Amino acid sequence: VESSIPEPQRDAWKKHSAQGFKTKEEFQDETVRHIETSLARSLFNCDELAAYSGASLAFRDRLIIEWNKTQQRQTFAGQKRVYYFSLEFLMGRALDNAMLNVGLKDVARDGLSELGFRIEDVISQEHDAALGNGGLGRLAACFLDSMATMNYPAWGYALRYKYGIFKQEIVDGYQVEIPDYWLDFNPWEFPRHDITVDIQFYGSVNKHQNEDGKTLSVWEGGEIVQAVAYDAPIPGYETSTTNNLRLWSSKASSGEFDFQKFNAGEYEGSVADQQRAETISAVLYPNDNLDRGKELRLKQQYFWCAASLFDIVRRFKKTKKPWSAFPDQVAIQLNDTHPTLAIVELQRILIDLEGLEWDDAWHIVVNTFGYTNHTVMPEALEKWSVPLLQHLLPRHLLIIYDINMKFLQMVEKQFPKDRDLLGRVSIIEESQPKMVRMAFLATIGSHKVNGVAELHSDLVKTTILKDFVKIYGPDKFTNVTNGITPRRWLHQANPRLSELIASKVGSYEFLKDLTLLNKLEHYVDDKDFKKEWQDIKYANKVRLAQHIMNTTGVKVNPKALFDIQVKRIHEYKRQQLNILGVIHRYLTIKAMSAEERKKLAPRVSIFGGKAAPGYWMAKTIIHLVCSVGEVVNNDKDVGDLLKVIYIEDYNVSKAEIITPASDISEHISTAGTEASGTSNMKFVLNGGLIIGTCDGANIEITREIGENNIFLFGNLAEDVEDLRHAHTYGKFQLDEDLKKVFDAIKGGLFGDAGHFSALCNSIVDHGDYYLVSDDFNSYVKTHALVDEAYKDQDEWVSKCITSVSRMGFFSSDRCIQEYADMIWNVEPLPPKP
Ligand code: C3B
Repeated sequence: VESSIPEPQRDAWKKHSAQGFKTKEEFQDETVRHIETSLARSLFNCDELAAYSGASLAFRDRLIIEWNKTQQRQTFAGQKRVYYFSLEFLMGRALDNAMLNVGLKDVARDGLSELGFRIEDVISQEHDAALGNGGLGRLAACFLDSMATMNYPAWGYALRYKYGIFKQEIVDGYQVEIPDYWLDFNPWEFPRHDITVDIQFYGSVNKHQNEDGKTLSVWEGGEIVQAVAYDAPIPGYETSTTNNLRLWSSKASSGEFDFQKFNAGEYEGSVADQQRAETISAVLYPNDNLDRGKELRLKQQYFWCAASLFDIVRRFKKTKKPWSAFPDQVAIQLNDTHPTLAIVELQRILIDLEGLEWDDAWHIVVNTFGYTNHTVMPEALEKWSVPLLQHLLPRHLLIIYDINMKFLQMVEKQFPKDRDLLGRVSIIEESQPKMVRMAFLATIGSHKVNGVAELHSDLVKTTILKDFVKIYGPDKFTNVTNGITPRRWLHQANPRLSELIASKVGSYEFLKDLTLLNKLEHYVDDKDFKKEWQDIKYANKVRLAQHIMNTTGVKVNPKALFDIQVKRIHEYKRQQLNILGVIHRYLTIKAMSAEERKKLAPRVSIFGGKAAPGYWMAKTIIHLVCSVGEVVNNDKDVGDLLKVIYIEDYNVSKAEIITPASDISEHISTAGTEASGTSNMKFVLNGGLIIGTCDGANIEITREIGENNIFLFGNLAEDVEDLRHAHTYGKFQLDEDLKKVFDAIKGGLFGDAGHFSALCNSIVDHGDYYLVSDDFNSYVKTHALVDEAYKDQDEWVSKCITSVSRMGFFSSDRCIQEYADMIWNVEPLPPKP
């Protein structure tokens, strides 16, 4: 390996190599130095933000030193690396995580305290890195944490959006979106102005002959946009392995920036070109589980895939290995279909630029990629119009046609005369305009396809990819049930519970092997332990109650049962079922005698989550929740028996406060719609029980923790089709209780009924696609069981402890192990002791 420093000078260099702090004094030295020099502040103008910035720069230095060593080690070792391609990484805050992962949070706490700062206040200065919408983006972030912790040589590749997911404000009961400009000061990223890639768009494809007389397709003309790399270090827990998340930012290419125009006095025109280039990485599309087919989104996808592949290919070429070795060096995982163009781009590089034969190239491509499907809902499956692709990426469209032709020929051979089959599996949908079905392309171009929970993976195989199972056989399709990182979602979010667990199971080793939680089961009947457990839950509820007070002005009783549903707002997730249930509860309380009311367990119903800005029905649901809260929270008659709260701007750092404070949380999607869910795992791991449908990972959670420890209700996935059919043919009777709820809404109890008519009609008159009315009765009855169970606190706490002790399976470390063994075929590379 080349080194720029000549041998004789290396000792001098090494003598001055940065070490990174270890002690409290060194931490303070570094922090103060950064505040005074990097930030140009002083003793007299250092606020909490400056303290955060200084401490972060001190930690960043440490991480970067380990990052450098890790990258060197991985390059020298020359073994296979994993590249996780995801348009979203919902990282949240970095400082707390860095402190815990490198094991220096106590050092930092003492050090900051002596300098006059409380560590919690310093940590909370950080702006969340919110480059994601919801579950898919947060999963990618958990995977990065696990890959680093388990010492896998792994990189994430994504876009450096200038604006992450919007900030949500609730104004007069309506969602308002505020742009999330998060880059003002971000100490966690390193610009790499030396690492750039030129990305081509538009233009045309022309045939040329090379010296050997071979006809080549050459993509010419169009415009060039430059991708600039920004790197963020990803520290593992209790290991020096520090992996890389590389984010691409777009700018006008220096070659392209139109100096002609500039010189001709068209200054404004040339600036406009520049801005147009920067638009590509400007903003994260705020849709969760919805495909909109916008040109700029396609540009984002190609820009990111092309830059990342160029980077990977450049790295591979340095090894001087033959192309056939590419899949032994590189595993690329596609997080949903968003990066599917990477398949086409790699094929293009190999055949057009590197001169490989089609079949050799395709073999390399298929062995390189794996595809993870995250949804079977039709409105979320990506399709791109052929005319749009033709315009933006003409060469790629031709390659897609060739991939399709060869695939269909193969199918034709295997199933002669089945014309229907050919039409069904064709990558090209014969619609007006024609569309490219990205899930099919991703399936054909990958060696493994996986779903994210058992039920979901089965649905993938029996619905959207059924024909492909017939064609490829079942082995190409597999399941990797999702998981979460216990470092952030237990240790960081709930330090007291983590400490209590450690004191019982003997050490913090469970944070690296979550199955060790099973040792807790011995303490299910231990009085002192249970008391401590309850105290911690109570303290977490007090903390959330404080947050609610500060942000909404509503006082909630921390002794009440906290019932929480926080996630993106979506009809399939059925926040409408929850709020209709709350209204039913309110009407029931109003109709009760004082005596009856005394027997009731007080409740706080807490909602949170963002609606996509263009998703009108989801916004209506938010409005209904807020309107119900207005009425219920101000009804003196009801008092503490019921409160309804909307927590504004739900995000990762709020989830860290909310999750540990739950008694019961809601995971109530229409069966067969929620691929997995991951917050269900977070809540149970934090000692909360859940109410849920037989959907996604709820089913496997039940298998692990036992049916006695979960409140399941509602229809099964296998019955959904028939139930929908019954609605369509008017064979459905509305539940009496639900009818009363609708009457209350229509009667104006929660303000102008007109605001809610479309929402009510979607359930009553328009087919009730999400089967709210079918599940309502069973939902309400199950909530009554929750009320009963909560009264027996002793038994309740036992259920919580038992559940936590059985959650080992849901660590994202287990997921990564499965991906590594079944799909990537990569080995860890631990640091030398
Ligand atoms: C989500 C699914 O909706 C969740 O059930 C699942 O747990 C996560 O992915 C992670 O697998 N998802 C999402 O957030 N965005 C999409 N476009 C598709 C699925």
